[in-house]
Amino acid sequence: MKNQELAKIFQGMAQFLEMEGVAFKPYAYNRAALSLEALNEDVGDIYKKGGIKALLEIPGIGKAIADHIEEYLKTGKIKHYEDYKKKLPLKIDELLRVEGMGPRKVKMLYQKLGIKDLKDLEKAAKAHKIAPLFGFGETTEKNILQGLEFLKRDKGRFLLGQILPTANDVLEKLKNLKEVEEISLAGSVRRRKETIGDVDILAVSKKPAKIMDFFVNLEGVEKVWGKGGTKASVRMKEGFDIDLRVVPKESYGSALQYFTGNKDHNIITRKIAIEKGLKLSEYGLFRGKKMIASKTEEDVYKAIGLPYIEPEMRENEGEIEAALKGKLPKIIGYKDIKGDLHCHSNWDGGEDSIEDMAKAAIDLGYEYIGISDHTKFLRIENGLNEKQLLKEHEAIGKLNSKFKIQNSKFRILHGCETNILNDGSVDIKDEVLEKLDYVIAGVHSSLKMPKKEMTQRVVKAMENPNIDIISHPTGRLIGKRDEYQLDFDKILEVAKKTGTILEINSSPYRLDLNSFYIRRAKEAGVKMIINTDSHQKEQLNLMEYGIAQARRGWAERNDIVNTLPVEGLLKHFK
Ligand code: DGT
Ligand code: CA
Ligand code: CA
Repeated sequence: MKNQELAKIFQGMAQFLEMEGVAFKPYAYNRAALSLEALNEDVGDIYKKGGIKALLEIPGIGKAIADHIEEYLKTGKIKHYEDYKKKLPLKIDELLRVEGMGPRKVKMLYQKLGIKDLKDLEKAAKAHKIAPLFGFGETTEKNILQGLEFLKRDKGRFLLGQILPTANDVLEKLKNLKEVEEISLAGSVRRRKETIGDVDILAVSKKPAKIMDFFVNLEGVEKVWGKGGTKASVRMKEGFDIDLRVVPKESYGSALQYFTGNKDHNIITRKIAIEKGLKLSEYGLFRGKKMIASKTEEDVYKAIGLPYIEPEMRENEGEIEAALKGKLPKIIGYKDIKGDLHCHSNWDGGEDSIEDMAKAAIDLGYEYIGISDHTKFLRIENGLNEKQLLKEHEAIGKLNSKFKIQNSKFRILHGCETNILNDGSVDIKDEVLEKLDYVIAGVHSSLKMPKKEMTQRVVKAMENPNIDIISHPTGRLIGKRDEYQLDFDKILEVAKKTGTILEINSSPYRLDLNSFYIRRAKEAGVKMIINTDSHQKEQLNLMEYGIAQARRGWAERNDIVNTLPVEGLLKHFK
């Protein structure tokens, strides 16, 4: 298929034309590129069957571009494009990744300073060669250096947990403006991806200028990368960027669908629209020139013959195929969790008392909380020994009677988080484990064992008739530490056989299991539990990150045991 190759060339053409300051044409080339990306049939076949005339039938393809396609199909090249590449031999894509760099700036820097790539750019900026150029100045040079720094650090991505609170805060402030009619997060933040490049926000308003002014002057905005009539981009002091776009009410649904992404999901939805004789873009869903069904996302999906697809599933991981077959799972909801079973108290050096943790859980509307303090092997975490665990058990019993007297159905369950030692045994005697409501076991030491040994170690723990839950099963820390070496198929097989539950740890640093493992666990029929691993009561709020990850892994309510009331939950423990 030559479609993708041609799409890429046309995108490149658009960039070159923009660099030259040509009006309108870049837009036409971009449109052609999008259209080719989404095309099901090979453009080569189309040409073979119907020649130029058939190419002109493709949406977004006019005479000039059709000629280019013909030339490419015949010669493997487009002369116009090759000439541009010779004239401007630079790494445009790379340079455009630097915040604040546009095609015109890229061209100027090449012509005046011979800057071809990021390395050249950094050298020139550091030598203060950019500031004196006409149209650049000190600020732009500083921006470029900052943009370069950002690209280097973590490849410019942030943890969802570092971003979502601020994103929601900005969203709320904008929502309160009377000029804002509708507003939503979009992009990867709305899809709740575990790491985020930048935050996208989409709003509807008849007075976009007011919103733009308000947005770029928000507290916490460190820098304004750009501000236009309906589009602005800022850097927050936390170091990440927010893009805001304002669209008219009638295209809100298609714009939200477009800007939520991801890109691959969009390419397929656009293809499906084309098959139905429609055109889907950020501007609307069109039949010919007539806009149909663009107000809400539901309308847009419905008009192209699909049910609504939850944003967390829009990754082109088979959701569209499932939707077409009517086999989209009904994924777990954010309000479906009835309690949190991985919580630490001040008994193991956590921040809050068991009672305060319980009260916080009640405030969240939970029916139960499980206290699972560390055990003795983890000395730095003040791990409890057998004697202390039994004492804690008594204390929890007393608290539970107190709830009963208050005629509350809330219940504190007592567990612990034992350590899986190198040989697969745990650091607490079975006769004590038996007395608890449930037991969690996790790997906290010797993380670098070879795969076979590590797998055997966890398998042995799962075979222990007292161990109910494996905490953070793969051990990764996002962007910091890789997973342990594990044969995950074997883990699933033994989890299923022994009825061991795998944890989805909600900590934004862990999100472990991740969405891919969650999907495999679900397919294997292995039960999971979403826990926060809270060491203080405020962390109970992290549950939404675990739920988001579960939704990204297509988990349904049935797959997650802490959606059950306490009696049902207890049945899942060995
Ligand atoms: P990020 O920011 O890297 O975490 O990921 P996203 O998904 O938020 O990506 P972003 O901010 O570049 O763009 C937001 C959405 O806009 C993206 O999810 C889909 C849509 N979008 C952006 N560029 C394209 C494109 O070239 N083609 C299509 N079909 N959609 C795009
Ligand atoms: Ca984004
Ligand atoms: Ca963006």
